[in-house]
Amino acid sequence: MGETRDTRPLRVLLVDDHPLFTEALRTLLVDDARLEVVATAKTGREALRLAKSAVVDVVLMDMSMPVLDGLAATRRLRALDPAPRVIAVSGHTDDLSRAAALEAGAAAFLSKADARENLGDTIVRVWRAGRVGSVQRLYQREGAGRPPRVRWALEETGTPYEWVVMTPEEGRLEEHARRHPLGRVPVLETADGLLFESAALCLHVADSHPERELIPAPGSFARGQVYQWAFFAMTELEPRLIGAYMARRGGDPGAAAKADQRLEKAWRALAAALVEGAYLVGGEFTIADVIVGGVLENARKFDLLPDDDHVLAYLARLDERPAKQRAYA
Ligand SMILES: N[C@@H](CCC(=O)N[C@@H](CS)C(=O)NCC(=O)O)C(=O)O
Repeated sequence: MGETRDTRPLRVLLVDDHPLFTEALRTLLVDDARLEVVATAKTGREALRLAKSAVVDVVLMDMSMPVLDGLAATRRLRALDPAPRVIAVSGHTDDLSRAAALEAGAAAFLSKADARENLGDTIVRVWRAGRVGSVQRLYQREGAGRPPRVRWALEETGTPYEWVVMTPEEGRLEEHARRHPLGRVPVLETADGLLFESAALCLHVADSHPERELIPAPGSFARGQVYQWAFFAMTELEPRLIGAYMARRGGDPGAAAKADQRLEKAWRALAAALVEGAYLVGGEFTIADVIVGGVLENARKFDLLPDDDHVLAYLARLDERPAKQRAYA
Protein backbone atom coordinates (compact mmCIF):
# COMPACT_ATOMS: atom_id res chain seq x y z
CA MET A 1 0.00 0.00 0.00
CA GLY A 2 1.10 3.59 -0.49
CA GLU A 3 1.93 6.36 1.90
CA THR A 4 -0.36 7.75 4.58
CA ARG A 5 -0.81 11.36 5.66
CA ASP A 6 2.50 13.22 5.92
CA THR A 7 4.10 9.78 5.56
CA ARG A 8 3.73 9.27 9.32
CA PRO A 9 1.90 6.15 10.45
CA LEU A 10 -1.88 6.38 10.68
CA ARG A 11 -3.00 6.88 14.25
CA VAL A 12 -5.55 4.26 15.17
CA LEU A 13 -7.89 4.10 18.17
CA LEU A 14 -9.41 0.74 19.13
CA VAL A 15 -12.76 0.80 20.93
CA ASP A 16 -14.44 -2.24 22.47
CA ASP A 17 -15.81 -2.98 25.94
CA HIS A 18 -13.99 -6.33 25.89
CA PRO A 19 -10.27 -5.65 26.47
CA LEU A 20 -9.45 -9.09 25.11
CA PHE A 21 -10.82 -8.06 21.71
CA THR A 22 -8.92 -4.76 21.58
CA GLU A 23 -5.76 -6.61 22.60
CA ALA A 24 -6.32 -9.15 19.81
CA LEU A 25 -6.71 -6.30 17.29
CA ARG A 26 -3.62 -4.57 18.63
CA THR A 27 -1.61 -7.78 18.20
CA LEU A 28 -2.78 -8.03 14.60
CA LEU A 29 -1.60 -4.50 13.86
CA VAL A 30 1.55 -4.27 15.92
CA ASP A 31 3.96 -5.18 13.11
CA ASP A 32 2.31 -2.95 10.52
CA ALA A 33 4.60 0.03 10.00
CA ARG A 34 1.84 2.00 8.28
CA LEU A 35 -0.17 2.16 11.50
CA GLU A 36 0.23 3.05 15.13
CA VAL A 37 -2.35 2.03 17.72
CA VAL A 38 -2.34 5.16 19.85
CA ALA A 39 -4.96 4.15 22.42
CA THR A 40 -7.74 1.78 23.32
CA ALA A 41 -11.09 2.68 24.88
CA LYS A 42 -13.83 0.65 26.54
CA THR A 43 -16.76 2.97 25.92
CA GLY A 44 -17.92 5.40 23.29
CA ARG A 45 -17.55 8.24 25.77
CA GLU A 46 -13.92 7.36 26.45
CA ALA A 47 -13.29 7.14 22.69
CA LEU A 48 -14.73 10.60 22.19
CA ARG A 49 -12.59 12.05 24.98
CA LEU A 50 -9.46 10.47 23.50
CA ALA A 51 -10.25 11.62 19.96
CA LYS A 52 -10.74 15.17 21.21
CA SER A 53 -7.45 15.25 23.09
CA ALA A 54 -5.13 13.62 20.53
CA VAL A 55 -4.87 13.23 16.76
CA VAL A 56 -6.71 10.08 15.72
CA ASP A 57 -7.04 9.20 12.04
CA VAL A 58 -9.04 5.98 12.13
CA VAL A 59 -11.24 4.50 14.86
CA LEU A 60 -12.16 0.81 14.97
CA MET A 61 -15.46 1.04 16.78
CA ASP A 62 -17.41 -1.76 18.41
CA MET A 63 -21.11 -1.16 17.83
CA SER A 64 -22.61 -2.44 21.09
CA MET A 65 -21.06 -0.97 24.22
CA PRO A 66 -22.36 0.47 27.48
CA VAL A 67 -22.04 4.25 28.03
CA LEU A 68 -22.49 5.78 24.57
CA ASP A 69 -22.82 2.89 22.16
CA GLY A 70 -20.97 2.60 18.87
CA LEU A 71 -23.62 4.26 16.72
CA ALA A 72 -23.93 7.34 18.94
CA ALA A 73 -20.16 7.56 19.38
CA THR A 74 -19.66 7.30 15.61
CA ARG A 75 -22.06 10.17 15.01
CA ARG A 76 -20.26 12.35 17.54
CA LEU A 77 -16.81 11.44 16.28
CA ARG A 78 -17.83 12.30 12.71
CA ALA A 79 -18.97 15.73 13.90
CA LEU A 80 -15.47 16.58 15.18
CA ASP A 81 -13.19 18.75 13.09
CA PRO A 82 -11.02 17.11 11.90
CA ALA A 83 -13.19 14.00 12.04
CA PRO A 84 -11.53 10.61 12.27
CA ARG A 85 -12.68 7.90 9.86
CA VAL A 86 -14.66 5.22 11.67
CA ILE A 87 -14.69 1.51 10.84
CA ALA A 88 -17.63 -0.18 12.53
CA VAL A 89 -16.81 -3.60 13.97
CA SER A 90 -19.76 -5.70 15.01
CA GLY A 91 -20.86 -9.18 15.94
CA HIS A 92 -24.15 -8.48 14.14
CA THR A 93 -23.77 -8.73 10.41
CA ASP A 94 -27.37 -8.29 9.26
CA ASP A 95 -28.14 -5.64 6.67
CA LEU A 96 -29.92 -3.39 9.19
CA SER A 97 -26.91 -3.21 11.55
CA ARG A 98 -24.66 -2.55 8.60
CA ALA A 99 -26.93 0.15 7.20
CA ALA A 100 -27.28 1.80 10.64
CA ALA A 101 -23.50 1.95 11.07
CA LEU A 102 -22.96 3.43 7.61
CA GLU A 103 -25.76 5.89 8.15
CA ALA A 104 -24.18 7.01 11.44
CA GLY A 105 -21.09 7.91 9.42
CA ALA A 106 -18.94 4.78 9.52
CA ALA A 107 -16.83 4.51 6.38
CA ALA A 108 -16.81 0.72 6.46
CA PHE A 109 -18.35 -2.18 8.35
CA LEU A 110 -16.47 -5.27 9.49
CA SER A 111 -17.92 -8.35 11.12
CA LYS A 112 -15.98 -9.40 14.22
CA ALA A 113 -15.51 -12.83 12.68
CA ASP A 114 -13.76 -11.35 9.62
CA ALA A 115 -11.96 -8.45 11.28
CA ARG A 116 -8.58 -10.17 11.26
CA GLU A 117 -8.54 -10.63 7.46
CA ASN A 118 -6.19 -8.00 6.02
CA LEU A 119 -7.09 -5.58 8.80
CA GLY A 120 -4.13 -3.27 8.17
CA ASP A 121 -4.97 -3.02 4.45
CA THR A 122 -8.59 -2.25 5.25
CA ILE A 123 -7.65 0.55 7.63
CA VAL A 124 -5.26 2.15 5.15
CA ARG A 125 -7.79 1.80 2.32
CA VAL A 126 -10.54 3.40 4.35
CA TRP A 127 -8.22 6.25 5.22
CA ARG A 128 -7.16 6.79 1.65
CA ALA A 129 -10.69 6.59 0.26
CA GLY A 130 -11.90 9.10 2.80
CA ARG A 131 -9.09 11.61 2.92
CA VAL A 132 -10.40 15.09 3.40
CA GLY A 133 -11.01 16.69 0.02
CA SER A 134 -10.77 13.38 -1.80
CA VAL A 135 -14.29 12.00 -1.91
CA GLN A 136 -14.36 9.97 -5.11
CA ARG A 137 -16.12 11.50 -8.08
CA LEU A 138 -17.94 9.46 -10.66
CA TYR A 139 -18.47 11.26 -13.97
CA GLN A 140 -21.65 10.67 -15.92
CA ARG A 141 -22.95 12.36 -19.06
CA GLU A 142 -26.71 12.91 -19.28
CA GLY A 143 -28.41 9.76 -20.51
CA ALA A 144 -25.24 7.61 -20.77
CA GLY A 145 -25.97 3.95 -20.07
CA ARG A 146 -22.70 2.66 -18.59
CA PRO A 147 -21.88 4.95 -15.64
CA PRO A 148 -24.86 3.80 -13.50
CA ARG A 149 -23.31 0.31 -13.23
CA VAL A 150 -20.30 1.87 -11.47
CA ARG A 151 -22.64 3.92 -9.33
CA TRP A 152 -24.40 0.70 -8.41
CA ALA A 153 -21.05 -0.81 -7.35
CA LEU A 154 -20.31 2.25 -5.21
CA GLU A 155 -23.80 2.10 -3.69
CA GLU A 156 -23.24 -1.56 -2.77
CA THR A 157 -20.21 -0.50 -0.73
CA GLY A 158 -21.83 2.43 1.08
CA THR A 159 -18.78 4.56 0.31
CA PRO A 160 -19.37 8.30 -0.08
CA TYR A 161 -18.97 9.57 -3.67
CA GLU A 162 -20.01 12.48 -5.81
CA TRP A 163 -22.12 11.77 -8.91
CA VAL A 164 -21.14 14.41 -11.44
CA VAL A 165 -23.61 14.64 -14.31
CA MET A 166 -22.28 16.57 -17.29
CA THR A 167 -24.34 17.92 -20.15
CA PRO A 168 -23.35 16.58 -23.61
CA GLU A 169 -21.55 19.90 -24.21
CA GLU A 170 -19.59 19.61 -20.95
CA GLY A 171 -18.69 16.06 -21.93
CA ARG A 172 -17.02 17.42 -25.07
CA LEU A 173 -14.91 20.04 -23.30
CA GLU A 174 -11.14 19.87 -23.07
CA GLU A 175 -11.53 19.51 -19.30
CA HIS A 176 -13.22 16.14 -19.76
CA ALA A 177 -10.81 15.08 -22.51
CA ARG A 178 -8.12 15.33 -19.83
CA ARG A 179 -10.06 12.84 -17.70
CA HIS A 180 -10.63 10.24 -20.40
CA PRO A 181 -8.44 9.76 -23.49
CA LEU A 182 -11.55 9.27 -25.67
CA GLY A 183 -13.66 11.80 -23.80
CA ARG A 184 -16.04 9.06 -22.62
CA VAL A 185 -17.83 8.20 -19.41
CA PRO A 186 -17.69 6.74 -16.84
CA VAL A 187 -14.56 8.12 -15.22
CA LEU A 188 -13.82 7.63 -11.54
CA GLU A 189 -11.68 10.26 -9.88
CA THR A 190 -9.97 8.71 -6.86
CA ALA A 191 -7.53 10.04 -4.28
CA ASP A 192 -4.75 8.55 -6.41
CA GLY A 193 -5.88 9.62 -9.88
CA LEU A 194 -8.35 8.98 -12.68
CA LEU A 195 -9.63 5.60 -13.82
CA PHE A 196 -11.84 4.65 -16.78
CA GLU A 197 -13.55 1.56 -18.29
CA SER A 198 -16.79 0.71 -16.51
CA ALA A 199 -16.04 -2.94 -15.72
CA ALA A 200 -12.56 -2.10 -14.44
CA LEU A 201 -14.10 0.53 -12.20
CA CYS A 202 -16.62 -1.95 -10.81
CA LEU A 203 -13.84 -4.47 -10.09
CA HIS A 204 -11.74 -1.77 -8.46
CA VAL A 205 -14.60 -0.61 -6.27
CA ALA A 206 -15.17 -4.21 -5.15
CA ASP A 207 -11.46 -4.68 -4.43
CA SER A 208 -11.37 -1.46 -2.44
CA HIS A 209 -14.06 -2.71 -0.08
CA PRO A 210 -13.13 -6.26 0.90
CA GLU A 211 -15.44 -5.99 3.89
CA ARG A 212 -18.46 -5.98 1.52
CA GLU A 213 -17.42 -9.32 0.01
CA LEU A 214 -18.36 -8.38 -3.53
CA ILE A 215 -15.38 -10.21 -5.02
CA PRO A 216 -13.80 -13.56 -4.07
CA ALA A 217 -10.14 -13.90 -3.08
CA PRO A 218 -7.46 -13.28 -5.77
CA GLY A 219 -6.32 -16.55 -7.30
CA SER A 220 -9.47 -18.44 -6.32
CA PHE A 221 -11.54 -20.18 -8.99
CA ALA A 222 -14.48 -17.97 -8.06
CA ARG A 223 -12.36 -14.88 -8.74
CA GLY A 224 -11.61 -16.33 -12.18
CA GLN A 225 -15.34 -16.69 -12.73
CA VAL A 226 -15.86 -13.04 -11.82
CA TYR A 227 -13.29 -12.07 -14.45
CA GLN A 228 -14.91 -14.45 -16.93
CA TRP A 229 -18.34 -12.82 -16.60
CA ALA A 230 -16.91 -9.32 -16.50
CA PHE A 231 -15.09 -9.90 -19.80
CA PHE A 232 -18.03 -11.77 -21.28
CA ALA A 233 -20.26 -8.81 -20.47
CA MET A 234 -17.86 -6.31 -22.02
CA THR A 235 -16.56 -8.21 -25.04
CA GLU A 236 -19.46 -10.48 -26.02
CA LEU A 237 -22.74 -9.36 -24.54
CA GLU A 238 -22.51 -5.59 -24.76
CA PRO A 239 -21.11 -5.40 -28.32
CA ARG A 240 -23.78 -7.85 -29.54
CA LEU A 241 -26.46 -5.82 -27.81
CA ILE A 242 -25.26 -2.61 -29.42
CA GLY A 243 -24.96 -4.46 -32.76
CA ALA A 244 -28.57 -5.62 -32.55
CA TYR A 245 -29.77 -2.17 -31.56
CA MET A 246 -27.91 -0.48 -34.42
CA ALA A 247 -28.99 -3.12 -36.96
CA ARG A 248 -32.65 -2.61 -36.05
CA ARG A 249 -32.27 1.10 -36.61
CA GLY A 250 -30.39 0.49 -39.86
CA GLY A 251 -33.52 -0.67 -41.64
CA ASP A 252 -32.00 -3.78 -43.28
CA PRO A 253 -34.13 -6.74 -42.06
CA GLY A 254 -31.48 -9.31 -43.04
CA ALA A 255 -28.73 -7.56 -41.07
CA ALA A 256 -31.11 -7.09 -38.12
CA ALA A 257 -32.01 -10.79 -38.06
CA LYS A 258 -28.32 -11.73 -38.11
CA ALA A 259 -27.49 -9.34 -35.29
CA ASP A 260 -30.46 -10.67 -33.27
CA GLN A 261 -29.17 -14.22 -33.71
CA ARG A 262 -25.72 -13.25 -32.47
CA LEU A 263 -27.23 -11.59 -29.45
CA GLU A 264 -29.51 -14.55 -28.82
CA LYS A 265 -26.45 -16.85 -28.60
CA ALA A 266 -24.93 -14.69 -25.88
CA TRP A 267 -28.24 -14.62 -23.98
CA ARG A 268 -28.32 -18.40 -24.12
CA ALA A 269 -24.85 -18.59 -22.56
CA LEU A 270 -25.99 -16.33 -19.75
CA ALA A 271 -29.23 -18.25 -19.24
CA ALA A 272 -27.33 -21.55 -19.01
CA ALA A 273 -25.21 -20.13 -16.19
CA LEU A 274 -28.33 -19.10 -14.30
CA VAL A 275 -30.06 -22.49 -14.38
CA GLU A 276 -28.14 -23.71 -11.32
CA GLY A 277 -27.78 -20.61 -9.19
CA ALA A 278 -29.46 -17.35 -8.33
CA TYR A 279 -26.31 -15.42 -9.23
CA LEU A 280 -23.43 -15.96 -11.62
CA VAL A 281 -20.62 -16.96 -9.27
CA GLY A 282 -21.14 -19.66 -6.66
CA GLY A 283 -24.79 -18.74 -6.20
CA GLU A 284 -23.77 -15.58 -4.28
CA PHE A 285 -24.16 -11.98 -5.35
CA THR A 286 -20.80 -10.58 -6.60
CA ILE A 287 -19.54 -7.67 -8.62
CA ALA A 288 -19.95 -9.87 -11.72
CA ASP A 289 -23.71 -9.49 -11.25
CA VAL A 290 -23.34 -5.71 -11.17
CA ILE A 291 -21.39 -5.72 -14.44
CA VAL A 292 -23.69 -8.17 -16.24
CA GLY A 293 -26.74 -6.57 -14.58
CA GLY A 294 -25.60 -3.22 -15.93
CA VAL A 295 -25.64 -4.60 -19.47
CA LEU A 296 -29.08 -6.10 -18.85
CA GLU A 297 -30.25 -2.66 -17.81
CA ASN A 298 -29.18 -1.31 -21.20
CA ALA A 299 -30.93 -4.21 -22.91
CA ARG A 300 -34.10 -3.19 -21.08
CA LYS A 301 -33.60 0.40 -22.24
CA PHE A 302 -33.20 -0.77 -25.86
CA ASP A 303 -36.17 -3.12 -25.52
CA LEU A 304 -33.89 -6.05 -26.31
CA LEU A 305 -34.25 -8.25 -23.23
CA PRO A 306 -34.34 -11.96 -24.03
CA ASP A 307 -37.49 -13.97 -23.66
CA ASP A 308 -35.89 -16.28 -21.11
CA ASP A 309 -37.30 -17.06 -17.66
CA HIS A 310 -33.92 -17.53 -16.00
CA VAL A 311 -32.52 -14.26 -17.25
CA LEU A 312 -35.71 -12.33 -16.47
CA ALA A 313 -35.95 -13.81 -12.95
CA TYR A 314 -32.30 -12.90 -12.41
CA LEU A 315 -32.95 -9.33 -13.52
CA ALA A 316 -35.96 -9.15 -11.16
CA ARG A 317 -33.70 -10.32 -8.29
CA LEU A 318 -31.17 -7.63 -9.12
CA ASP A 319 -33.94 -5.03 -9.31
CA GLU A 320 -34.77 -5.75 -5.68
CA ARG A 321 -31.41 -4.54 -4.45
CA PRO A 322 -31.69 -1.10 -2.83
CA ALA A 323 -28.20 -0.19 -4.09
CA LYS A 324 -29.30 -0.82 -7.67
CA GLN A 325 -32.50 1.14 -7.16
CA ARG A 326 -30.52 4.12 -5.85
CA ALA A 327 -28.03 3.91 -8.72
CA TYR A 328 -30.69 3.83 -11.45
CA ALA A 329 -33.14 6.25 -9.77
N1 LIG B 1 -15.77 0.49 -22.78
C1 LIG B 1 -16.12 1.74 -22.19
C2 LIG B 1 -17.14 2.42 -23.07
C3 LIG B 1 -17.42 3.82 -22.63
C4 LIG B 1 -18.45 4.50 -23.51
O1 LIG B 1 -18.58 4.21 -24.72
N2 LIG B 1 -19.22 5.40 -22.92
C5 LIG B 1 -20.22 6.12 -23.67
C6 LIG B 1 -21.42 6.44 -22.77
S1 LIG B 1 -22.22 5.04 -22.11
C7 LIG B 1 -19.66 7.45 -24.10
O2 LIG B 1 -19.02 8.15 -23.32
N3 LIG B 1 -19.91 7.82 -25.34
C8 LIG B 1 -19.55 9.11 -25.83
C9 LIG B 1 -18.39 9.08 -26.74
O3 LIG B 1 -17.96 8.00 -27.16
O4 LIG B 1 -17.87 10.16 -27.01
C10 LIG B 1 -16.68 1.49 -20.77
O5 LIG B 1 -17.26 0.42 -20.54
O6 LIG B 1 -16.51 2.35 -19.90
